[in-house]
Amino acid sequence: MMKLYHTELSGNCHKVRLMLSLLQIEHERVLIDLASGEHKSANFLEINPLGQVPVLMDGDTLIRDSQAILVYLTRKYEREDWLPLEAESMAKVMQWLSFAANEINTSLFIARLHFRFGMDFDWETAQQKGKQVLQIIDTHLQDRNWLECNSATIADIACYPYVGLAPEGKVALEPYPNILAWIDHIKQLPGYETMPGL
Ligand SMILES: N[C@@H](CCC(=O)N[C@@H](CS)C(=O)NCC(=O)O)C(=O)O
Repeated sequence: MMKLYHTELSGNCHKVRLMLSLLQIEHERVLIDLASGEHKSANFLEINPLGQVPVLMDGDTLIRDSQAILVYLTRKYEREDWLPLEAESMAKVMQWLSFAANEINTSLFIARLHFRFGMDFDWETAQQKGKQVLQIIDTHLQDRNWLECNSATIADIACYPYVGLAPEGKVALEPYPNILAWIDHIKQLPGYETMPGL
């Protein structure tokens, strides 16, 4: 059975928990205690030398990085509805995975680390960039329900947690009505699973 190494309050881990739940994939969850530094222990560094969660273990296969895990799950279970294989559609979904790992991670993610976990970051810059990120998503969603392909894909799952958790970084979502509607659509997906703050 697949094993997910994760921690409860991580949006990156939540992307994977949500995908596993939406695809109804049976799996085991192993909690890693970041507060006590378990992710930097010798045992865990053998699983992920970066000392980060999430990590998915599938037999001898170890995959780190939430975006990579979303790709792995959808290809392994041949869910082309969640990750289309046609060139343009796939590239457009990948654009959002990259956006989640870069633009969202260096803005909304950082603001939340500061306000939710008390970490010392330049929160003003992070919030300012976060608002630009939200505006880009909101504008993109003005004439569609989903980020790409007229249906839910891993693009939505990759971007969703840290956008939904933006208020924990003291970035309000009210100015972005299309994002609020998109969040509602995601919450109505069969098999949807939540986490604290969403
Ligand atoms: N690119 C990775 C980032 C993973 C990541 O930043 N994980 C955080 C929890 S959300 C973590 O393990 N932080 C501990 C650390 O970096 O020391 C992904 O998308 O999964």
